[in-house]
Amino acid sequence: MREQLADSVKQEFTYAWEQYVRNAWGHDALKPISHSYYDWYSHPLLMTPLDGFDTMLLMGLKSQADSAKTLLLDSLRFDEDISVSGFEVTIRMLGGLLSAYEMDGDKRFLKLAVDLAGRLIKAFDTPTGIPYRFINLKTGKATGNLTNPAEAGTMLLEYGTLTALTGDSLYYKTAKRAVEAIYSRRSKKTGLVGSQIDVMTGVWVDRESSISGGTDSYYEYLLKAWKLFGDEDCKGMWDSSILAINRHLADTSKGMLWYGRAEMDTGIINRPLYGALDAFFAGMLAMGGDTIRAIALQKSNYKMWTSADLEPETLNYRTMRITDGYYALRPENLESCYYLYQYTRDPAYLSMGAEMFRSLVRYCRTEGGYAAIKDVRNMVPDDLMESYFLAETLKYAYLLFAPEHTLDFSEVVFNTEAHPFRRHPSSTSPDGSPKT
Ligand code: DMJ
Repeated sequence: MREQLADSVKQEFTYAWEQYVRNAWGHDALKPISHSYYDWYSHPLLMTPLDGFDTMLLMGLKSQADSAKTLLLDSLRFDEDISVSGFEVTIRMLGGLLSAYEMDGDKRFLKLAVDLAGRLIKAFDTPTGIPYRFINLKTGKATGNLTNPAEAGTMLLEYGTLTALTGDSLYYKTAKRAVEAIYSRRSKKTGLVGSQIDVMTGVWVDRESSISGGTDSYYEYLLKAWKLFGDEDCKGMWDSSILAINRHLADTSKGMLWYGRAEMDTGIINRPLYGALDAFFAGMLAMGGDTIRAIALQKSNYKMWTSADLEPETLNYRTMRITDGYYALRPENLESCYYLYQYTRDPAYLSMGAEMFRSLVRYCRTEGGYAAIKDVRNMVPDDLMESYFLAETLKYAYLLFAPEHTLDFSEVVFNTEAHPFRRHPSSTSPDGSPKT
């Protein structure tokens, strides 16, 4: 049963990749309905082949991996006059290059990673140390003064891995300074962070607090930087953050656990909204050792998924009314299923994952590849297959069912785009601070 499921996930990955090869080769993402492609910027950055490469290696798809590798090494160049999102390019591309290097061993991946990071790091040159949102890869001109905790604080794992691989501590120190700058501006009353901040002044511009998109991976990386590097400072920041989150954002409705959106200084939940992005948090609770809340939240995740047979972007968890019915092929619910299974070994998570995978195939598979859904209330497909569908959604589904030896869970930490980074044994974390 597990073996068959793993095989089906692999077949669906192969199918989605074939459609990319046919209609979007050399571009960032596949448009499955119009059988064409989408590029984020005026010059393609090969997001889909790079994001999907380590999944191919894990699935043992050798010929697909070989052709993706050739394309990447022949064509990927960063000296381009394009202003890119530091966050997206870090998690998808820098993360993809680093895991490609760690898994495949070809030094050209590391060389590309060093080149890319040398361009991205210029965004951190602000009075607060919190990076601008956008950076021109050629000119180094940074723009976008207003950012959020996730976009500013999700570089620790990539920059720290680069520090471990190159010995240059500047990467990790720079990323960590940004995280500490956000953390130090948390509310003195609640310990929560807001959702939008000015990189020049360090003043919060939007004071709503949540674990959702825009903040999610800031918290994720505090915990994971401790897991990956043993960084005790990050553990301290995670410990105090999770207390504040559970005190103010955790909410129950009809006996189920959810996390809502509150004003950062009062901790009062004004918007009882939860959605596809928030679903990652069950996995983080499990990783942080809070199995009881993790199990409860994954139950809510599953309810969210099954209430319309596919999860919505957001719902009001008090009324259970969908407030945004879009489904962007997101991975977080399957991701948490995978973590819960790793930490509990409860076969219920295999069944949950199997049901989620089946509804993905049922509603999102089209003759041009996998498509997002405009509204889970009518299942009309939308013309986009995001690169994270191959990097994350199908990877977590596959790893949930695949034999244990496919990837030793205890030896890696996944970045927020599901690129696995190997734990690097050393007595200090990448910035020289003590570790456990
Ligand atoms: C991915 O790019 C990452 O998981 C990110 O942390 C959140 N958004 C998408 C997937 O939903």
